[in-house]
Amino acid sequence: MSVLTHQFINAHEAESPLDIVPVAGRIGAEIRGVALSGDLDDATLAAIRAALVRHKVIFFRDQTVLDDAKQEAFAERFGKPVAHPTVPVVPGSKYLLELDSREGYAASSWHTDVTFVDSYPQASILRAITIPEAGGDTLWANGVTAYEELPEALKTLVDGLWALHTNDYDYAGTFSNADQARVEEHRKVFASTVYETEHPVVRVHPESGERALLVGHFVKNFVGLNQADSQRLFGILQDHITKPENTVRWRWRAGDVAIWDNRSTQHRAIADFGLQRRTLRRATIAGDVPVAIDGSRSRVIKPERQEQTLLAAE
Ligand SMILES: O=C(O)CCC(=O)C(=O)O
Ligand SMILES: [Fe+2]
Repeated sequence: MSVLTHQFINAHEAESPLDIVPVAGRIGAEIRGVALSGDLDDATLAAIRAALVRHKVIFFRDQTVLDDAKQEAFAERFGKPVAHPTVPVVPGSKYLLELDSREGYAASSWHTDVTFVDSYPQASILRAITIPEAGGDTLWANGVTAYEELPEALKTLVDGLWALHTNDYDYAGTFSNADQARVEEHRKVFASTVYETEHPVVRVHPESGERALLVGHFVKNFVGLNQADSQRLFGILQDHITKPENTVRWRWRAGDVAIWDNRSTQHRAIADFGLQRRTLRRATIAGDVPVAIDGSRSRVIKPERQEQTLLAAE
């Protein structure tokens, strides 16, 4: 058995000027008393960034003054927003992706956003617009504690392992509220350009230096393993990452904003809200190319010039 090295990993950092209330034992914190906007001062922004790296996902209640433009202004203040590489933006917005239950879009299988490209987003900023009376919570999982807790034999296995990520994957579990025709529609748009990238299974976080498991539903196979072995190993790793002790669950209210560190977490929606309407809008912030423990970097497989496609989508 291995033991977590951080004893109080999700405790409030006493040095932070923010009012931070940890939510679950290993991941997630609510930040109170901050109004997100494009005009945030440097000190507050730096404290938010630090809280994000530490707690992995941070929540802000009652940000109801945010509309699309103000969400985008905050995203621009936070970093460099990038549109989704294949899904069209919300009309009238520059970068926003909509998750609308009417489109059957409940991302209800575990993933890290956009890992089929090499420099996938460092953070996602999700704003709740319409939330069901009950249901439709979101779960996040901590990839760092998942790695730390692995038995030594599995750590040794994954430390040098790589995985092929693609957007041309099995969509059935992703859009679980949708009928077959809708799923097929989404698959066509989502995989209109097929991306493939090899990432290390253990990513060294560029800011904290922590090691995080990088897996999730865009993984097609592990490099050097056949499909059958890949599937079994995928299941083992995902089970470690997503076990309840590693997760936080957020009960949304309209106007809430969640920001997650997309370099150290996975997330999924819970599609338990039937035909009720659920709408959220997401901005993503450009990230850097993952680095493995041995210092090597993720490798683009398809298309050959990914950066060009990403730039064109901005
Ligand atoms: O709808 C949700 O709860 C999660 C959506 C999601 O995967 C995302 O915004 O990246
Ligand atoms: Fe997502």
